[in-house]
Amino acid sequence: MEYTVLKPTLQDGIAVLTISRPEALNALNTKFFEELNHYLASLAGRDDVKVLILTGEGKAFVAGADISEMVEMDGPQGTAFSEKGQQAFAALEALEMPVIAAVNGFALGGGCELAMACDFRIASTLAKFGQPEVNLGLIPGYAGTQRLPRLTGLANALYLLYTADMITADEALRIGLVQKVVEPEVLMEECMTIARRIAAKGPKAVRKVKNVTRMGMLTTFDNGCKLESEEFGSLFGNEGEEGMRAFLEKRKPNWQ
Ligand code: CO8
Repeated sequence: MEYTVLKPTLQDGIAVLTISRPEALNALNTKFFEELNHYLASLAGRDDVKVLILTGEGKAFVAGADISEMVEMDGPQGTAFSEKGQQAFAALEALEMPVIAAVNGFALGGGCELAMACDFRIASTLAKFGQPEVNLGLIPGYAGTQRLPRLTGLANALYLLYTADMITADEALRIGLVQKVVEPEVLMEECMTIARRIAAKGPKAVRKVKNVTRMGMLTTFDNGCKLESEEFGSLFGNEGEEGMRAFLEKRKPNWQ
């Protein structure tokens, strides 16, 4: 597929996916979702891709779903558009490799929801976050009502959802929506450094930690613990043995 909205790159095991429709502040349209689905499918089984970084070109990460497309929709079309977006973001969340959102600017509505489907968010001081849907007489449609309270707590989420306030990166950091705030000129460098640090860890362990932690959020504590024990055990005799022997032998592990 020829990409026109997405710009994918891959270097030294770190993939960067840039959303590139700056003239519309990277607003999410049908073409974006077609390309995103294709790109995510292309990552299946790619053990060589250790980490994915998602970012936006220009002054926005993503300023929301494309309002000019949505305005023409009727109810069933709106529901279908919402479901398609939810499925795409669920596929992003379910990628085996860690996913970092490098939030360079506006992350509003569907843009904030996209950032929330990543594993964590590093923001530039220029980033702004918000769920402004009620300004448009809408509600979030890409699982924002579900992910926001899970990340920030119910009251912080409802405050943002009711008021439609646009908050700064520092405020997003305070409520747990963002994990680190850096100057704009070092945003990608910082994300690459974090990605390289993750890429140097036990590759199976990193993927399992993602799966167990995320699955644990969807099930009971006891079921999550059961899964943790199984996956803990699955690393013995292979990657875990190499990591532990390397520690005892005071050398760097040689991950296969
Ligand atoms: N959709 C379509 N076009 C957009 C969007 C958008 N979400 N945001 C910005 N643009 C366009 C503008 O229309 C403008 O285009 P043009 O140059 O042709 O007039 C261009 O991008 C630049 O934008 P501005 O001139 O407005 O730039 P400013 O710097 O003045 O303002 C803002 C930046 C504050 C970000 C402003 O653009 C804005 O408020 N944008 C809309 C933000 C918003 O409301 N986002 C939420 C959208 S709703 C949503 O995301 C719901 C998600 C769930 C959908 C479920 C499926 C049904």
